[in-house]
Formats: sequence, structure tokens, C-alpha cells
Amino acid sequence: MASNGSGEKDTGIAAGERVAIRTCPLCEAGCGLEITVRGDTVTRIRGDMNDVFSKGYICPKGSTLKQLHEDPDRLRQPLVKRDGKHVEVSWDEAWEVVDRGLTQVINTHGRESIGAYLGNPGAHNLAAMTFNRVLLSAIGSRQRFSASSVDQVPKQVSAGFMFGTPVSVPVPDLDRTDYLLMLGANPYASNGSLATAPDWPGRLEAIRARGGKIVVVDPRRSRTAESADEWLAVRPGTDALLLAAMVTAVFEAGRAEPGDHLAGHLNGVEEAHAALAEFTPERVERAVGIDAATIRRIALELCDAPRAAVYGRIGTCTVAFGTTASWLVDVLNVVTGNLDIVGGAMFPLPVAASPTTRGKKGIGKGFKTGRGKTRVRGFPEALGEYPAALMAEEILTPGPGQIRAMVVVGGNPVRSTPNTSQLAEALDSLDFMVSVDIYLNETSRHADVILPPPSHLQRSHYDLALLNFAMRSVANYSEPVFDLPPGVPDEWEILARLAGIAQGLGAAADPATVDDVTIRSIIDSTVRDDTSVIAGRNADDIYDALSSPANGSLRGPDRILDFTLRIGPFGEGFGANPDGVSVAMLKRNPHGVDFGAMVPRIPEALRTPSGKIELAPPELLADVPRLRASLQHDPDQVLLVGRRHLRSNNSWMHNIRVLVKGKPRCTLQIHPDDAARLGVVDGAPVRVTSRVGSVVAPAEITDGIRPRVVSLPHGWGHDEPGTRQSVAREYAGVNSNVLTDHEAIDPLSGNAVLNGIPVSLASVATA
Ligand SMILES: Nc1nc2c(c(=O)[nH]1)N[C@H]1C(S)=C(S)[C@@H](COP(=O)(O)OP(=O)(O)OC[C@H]3O[C@@H](n4cnc5c(=O)[nH]c(N)nc54)[C@H](O)[C@@H]3O)O[C@H]1N2
Ligand SMILES: Nc1nc2c(c(=O)[nH]1)N[C@H]1C(S)=C(S)[C@@H](COP(=O)(O)OP(=O)(O)OC[C@H]3O[C@@H](n4cnc5c(=O)[nH]c(N)nc54)[C@H](O)[C@@H]3O)O[C@H]1N2
Ligand code: SF4
Ligand SMILES: [Mo]
Repeated sequence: MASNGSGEKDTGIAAGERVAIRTCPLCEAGCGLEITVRGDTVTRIRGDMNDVFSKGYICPKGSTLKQLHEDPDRLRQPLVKRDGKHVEVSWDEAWEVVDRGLTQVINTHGRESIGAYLGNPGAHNLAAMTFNRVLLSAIGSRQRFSASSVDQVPKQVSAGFMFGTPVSVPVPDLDRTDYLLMLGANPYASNGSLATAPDWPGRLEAIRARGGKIVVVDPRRSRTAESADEWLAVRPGTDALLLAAMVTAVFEAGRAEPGDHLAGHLNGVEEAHAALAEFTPERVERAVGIDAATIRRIALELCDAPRAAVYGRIGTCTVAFGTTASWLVDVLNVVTGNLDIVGGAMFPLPVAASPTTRGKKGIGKGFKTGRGKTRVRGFPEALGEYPAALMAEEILTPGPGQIRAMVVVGGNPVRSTPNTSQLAEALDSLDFMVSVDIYLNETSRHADVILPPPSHLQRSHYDLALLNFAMRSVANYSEPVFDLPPGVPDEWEILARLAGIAQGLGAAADPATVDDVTIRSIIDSTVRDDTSVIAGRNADDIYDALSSPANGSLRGPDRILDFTLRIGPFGEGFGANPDGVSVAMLKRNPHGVDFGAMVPRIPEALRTPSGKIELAPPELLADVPRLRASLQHDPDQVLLVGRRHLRSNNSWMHNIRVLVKGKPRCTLQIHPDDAARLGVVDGAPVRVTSRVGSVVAPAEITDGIRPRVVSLPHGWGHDEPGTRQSVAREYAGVNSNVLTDHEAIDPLSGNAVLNGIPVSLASVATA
């Protein structure tokens, strides 16, 4: 039985009940949950008051892990498609079908004909964080795609160029800042992203309560904009121009002062200034839709505030200038003197070993893109992946290397990537497809086999990815709340067995063997790394220390995690620091361990070849002409943007009734002037048409949006035939990614353009 976790004396726990402490895996906030259990039933979920980071905070999604666990539509058994219908089969049968399907495609068309798409829940999932890469290397194809290229790749590319690694992302030090300029983020709905902290709303309110200021740049008056001091209704897709003008305004005012702490650690200040000088506030104001005086004022407020931070997210990433905007966020942080200061934009120090703590301090190999090119149009790779937007053409275009089989792990690209009609057609044309997913949904319905991992409450948890971006150096390990029933594989075992099959080990491939080979190779490379705490140690000794009964006989993700924690900056170091962090130590501290707020990390955190911050990476300077061209625009063009709601989680929590009931949320937000011109009233159906598709959604007339901008949330459209999400079907909504265009891609990162889509509108009544 999984341990009871809490050592606390608890009120309200009845006889026969136990309490389990667990981190919520649903979003990046990583809140601690206190889960009360009777037998095999969850009786209550509330915030863990003793969690070192979240201190009891929880949003409405957190407690629905109970409903998710109990959802009768959640798959418990593998499904195989027979005569066009998915039927339940035994695990052995499913593995036979997978082995036949994958092996045949590999034998006939080669490994490059296997594509893989990894979805967002993998970033919140220890099994996926440790075994997806094992699976990818076992497949051995470069046709790799993920939700990253409909999300944060631009920020990772700009961070890579500037600071040396794709996780060297500065995050706003919310708890100590006096001024926050926030672009394209709505943490009141999202709970924050690439800047991990529970209770963003509370942290934002605290900034204002201590006399600080918050400015929000968003075409919509989001809940976050509403609670801010100032809302700047930017024209979609123009944040890069806005930021360039702010940087220029700082230089023109003679206020560019990166600070003594960065002296000697900066390259390219003058080059950046020169390249951006043409983008004066006056030159950009019409395109951006914010007047020049305001642009100058905000830029100087950033200089004047004792401690300020600039932060950009989805609305700055999923646009045509995603990488440029992400770069300029940090250029602005630097020139206003706010990078790497307490209360500014700082580099987290994650507890588990990470690219910013491994290797030689202060210098590194740096970061490159374009180490491969897509087969069809020669689009460059970024972060070892190709753009998800180009997945369909790689499947549909004949020729050597054409994708003939897909492996999808925890992703719903038929709802989350651009031009989903094209992608659905592409998936239907495959020779074979396997989905590792908990639901039969819009994507997995195309799969020949669906392999369901167990419930989130049946696995261990550590936020290996998202704690790289955390505002405090915290570590929480969660044991499974419920044990797995006999014969049911854990998610890592599914991934490891898939890897074994892809390697040719057959349907009976043993996950334990794959696991052993994996941990041994990680240990081997680390003992050979002379910067590591276990440099020169005997690899077998390290292996034994991890795997022994005295260490809990760890296997799978837990063993890899233990290793990663022990060699990290706060780690136990395999004896070097006996009080340091390990899985065992975290098990003794179920509410987490807190090593404190962020600390200045320049130059130690840098991994650029120069050992300096590169403020003017050549790749970004080369893109300035395209930025200049974007000053030309049609002011009458209607542009579509997205939005999130606190009770949604991308496409996949819509089967939980408590989260979807109430007023329909999949509405088209439209300004009263635009509604009047169209002649539509609130609630009336509006046809939205883009270059690639068309949908009809009900109008929600609101002055909380810029004129000529409309907004539709993504992740809806749950009325496809052959899916098994009965609640979601009742609240189907429409799929906004029918409208987004697979041709619209940020050239520097390959990220899809999901905001600022040119559309036309028509009243359905008059059409
Ligand atoms: N409740 C909930 N929480 C979530 C998620 C969810 O689906 N639901 N998803 C999670 C995931 S995967 C992520 S990546 C994060 C994302 O977290 P956030 O980045 O905070 O995402 P959003 O809430 O979509 O906020 C993006 C904002 O950008 C605005 N916007 C659109 N276009 C532009 C533009 O061109 N410029 C500017 N400046 N703004 C623009 C939109 O109006 C919107 O208000 O949220 C995570 N948390
Ligand atoms: N227009 C528009 N499109 C967007 C966005 C936008 O703002 N606007 N946002 C983008 C962003 S930021 C993101 S991250 C992507 C998300 O893109 P995806 O990751 O492709 O989509 P999700 O909706 O998160 O679907 C996750 C899938 O994983 C399954 N799942 C849930 N938990 C688990 C698990 O533990 N294991 C496994 N194996 N499967 C699981 C769910 O059933 C679902 O099928 O969407 C992107 N798409
Ligand atoms: S904010 Fe995110 S992590 Fe916290 S309870 Fe809600 S969904 Fe879970
Ligand atoms: Mo995301």
C-alpha cells in the first residue's frame, strides 16, 4: 500500500481514512494536494496547507483529480481498432498488434518513416520525462514533433542563443518585484507558465498591495488585465515591435544601464541598440496600436522602478515573431537594469540536476538550431524537433522518408496544432498509429492501438521539467496514492516496452531491461564527466547505491529521479553531502523541501561559448528586416486570438462535469462595434473563416477586446464520431485550430502561429 504521506495530526480525518500528500500534475503551478482516502475511494481533495510552496492554494481543477480518477470514460484497458471500431483487448494482445504494426513499417520503409508526437501532459509526468527520450532514441527517427512547437519553443530558442541552454529562461521574481510588465499571459486563468509558482493571483495582488505596479499587454482585457494597474490593448502579433520600441526608447533617453553586476558579462549591447534603433515608438505606434507616449512612459517606468521584471508568454510566443519577442523581453530586462537582480528577471536554481547546473560553470557549447531539416520543405530543426505544424505534410507527401506510422504519447494534436482538418486526413492515411493516452478522443480515435497509462493517482510524481522555471528552489516528491492493480503496467513500463519493441525486441520486450540499460548509460556518462560530483567513481557502486533494498529498491523513473536529485546542486552527492536531497529524503518530507528564493546566477549559470550573455545573437539580427516589413499592415483586417479559462486544461479536462457545466465557454468574443457592423446580437452564431477553414461559434459581445480582434479558446470540438468522452460531447464547442494555418510558422523556432490569424466574419443568419 502506498504510504500515508502525511506525518501531521489531522483534523477531520475519520477512522478508516488516510491522508496522502501529492503534487497536482495538471498545470505548471504544481500545488500540493491533501487527498483523503477511504479504501480505494478518494473522499476529499483540498490544498495542502503545509506544502512549502503552495501553502494550501488550489484552483478548481486540483480537486477534480478525484473525478478524473473515477471517470468511467477514462480507459482502463487497451483498445485495438477492428473494422473501424475500437474494442477492448488484453495487454498481451495489444502488444502483439503494436509489434506487428511497428515492425512491418520499419522493415518496409525504414526507421525514418516512424514519426512521434509528444504532448503537453508529458511535461508534468515523471514517467514521460524520463522514458519519452528512451522511446525516441529507440525509434531512431528524426521525425520528432511535440506540443513545444505550439507553445514555448521560441522562448527556449532565444534563451539558448542568449544564455547558452534552452532552459536558461529568466523568470520574474514576483515575490520581490515592484513593477511587472506582462505580455500575452493570463495567469488568473493559466496559473502561470515558464515561471513556476503556485497562486500567481495572490502573488500579483501582493505586488500591488506593497505599492508596486502591474501593466498587462493583451488584445483582450483578460482577468489579469482587469486586476492590473494598466491594460495596453496591443494589436495581435506585434509585441516584438512594441518591445523593440521600448528598448529604443530606453537608449534614446540615455537610460540603458544594465548594471554593475553585468559588467564584463555582456556581449552585443551596441549591436542590439543599432539594430533596433529604427523601431522608435513613433514608427511602431500604428502597427502596435499603442501610442508612442505610452510606449516611452512604460519603458522609462521600467528603468525608474527599483526592481522591475518583464515577462512574456503564450501571446508573445505563438505568433509570427515569437523568437524575436522572446529575445526582446530579455533585452529589455537587461537594458533597464533588471536582469539577474533580486526582484527582477532571474535564473532559477532547480534542485534536480539540469543543463544550467551541469558541466563547467559559466561557459559551454552554446545552442544551435538547424542540425537537420524537414524532408518536405527543408525547415530547420529546433530542440531536436520539427514543427508540429509540418507533421501533416510529412505524412501526406510521398517520397523516401515519408512518415508511414505515428507514435503519439499524451497528446491531442488534432485539437492542439494548426489546420487540424489536414492533420486528421493525414493520420487516416497512415499504415499504423499507436497512442499512449487515457482517453479515446479526437486524436487517439485515429490510432490502431491505444495504450492507456494508469490514473494520475496511481503513479509517483516529481516536476522534473517545470521546477527548472520555479521562483524558489523547491522539491516535492509524491508517492502513488493508490497501488497499481496486478497486471496493469505503469506509464513508464508502457513507454519502455514500446522502446523495446521499436528496437526489435518483440512484443514481449521487457521494460526492466530497457530501464537497466537506461540508468547504466546515464551513470556511465556522469562518472566520466569530470565536472560532476561523482566524477571518477565506480559506476557499479553508484548503480547499487540507487537500486539496493536499503534505498527502497528504486526502479524506473524513481531511480532516474533519485540519481538526478543526488547529483544536483542540493544533492546528497552519493555521500558527498549526507544531508542533501534524494528520493529517500523527499519521502521523509512529503510537503516538500524549500531551499529558498532565487539568487543571482550571472555568470555561473551561463553556458555560451563566449561565457557572456549574447544580447545580439546573429540569428535574431538577421530577422530584423522581416520585423521591419511587419510595420506594413491592413488596419481593417480582423485577427483571431485564443484564450484560456481557469476550468479548462487545453483539450483534455472537458470530460469532467464540474469543470464544464454552466455557461458555455467556447464563445467568440467580439467587440460591440464589430458585432454591430455584422449585425449580430449576443449569442448569435457567427461564421469565422480563415485561409484554411471555417467554424461557427456563438458571439459573446464584450468591450473587453480590441476592435477588429476576435477570440476563441482552443481545445474544443468534442463531437467527432468514434470518441468516448460522453460529458465532453454534451459540451462540444468548436475547434479553433480548424482556423489556424499550418503555413504560418515563426521561422526561427518553427513554432506555430496560433494568435493573430487573419479571418473574415459573417453573421450566419445573413449568410
Ligand atoms: N486553466 C488552464 N490553465 C492552463 C492551461 C489551460 O488550458 N487552462 N494551459 C497550460 C499551458 S499548456 C500553458 S502553455 C499555459 C499558458 O499560460 P498563459 O501564457 O498565461 O496563456 P493564456 O491564459 O492563454 O494567456 C495568453 C494571453 O495572451 C493574449 N494574447 C493573444 N494574442 C496576443 C498577442 O499577440 N499579444 C499579446 N500581448 N497577447 C496576446 C490572450 O488574449 C491571452 O489573454 O497555461 C497553462 N495553464
Ligand atoms: N489555437 C491554440 N492552440 C493551442 C494553444 C493555444 O493557445 N491556442 N496552446 C498550445 C499549447 S500551449 C499546448 S501545451 C498544446 C497542448 O497540446 P497537446 O499536448 O497535444 O494537447 P492536450 O490537449 O494537452 O492533450 C493531452 C492529451 O494527453 C492525454 N493525457 C492526459 N494525461 C495523460 C497522461 O498522464 N499520460 C498520457 N499518456 N496521456 C495523458 C489527454 O487525454 C490528451 O489526449 O496546445 C496548443 N494549442
Ligand atoms: S493551479 Fe494548477 S497545479 Fe494548482 S490545483 Fe490548479 S491545476 Fe492543479
Ligand atoms: Mo502549453
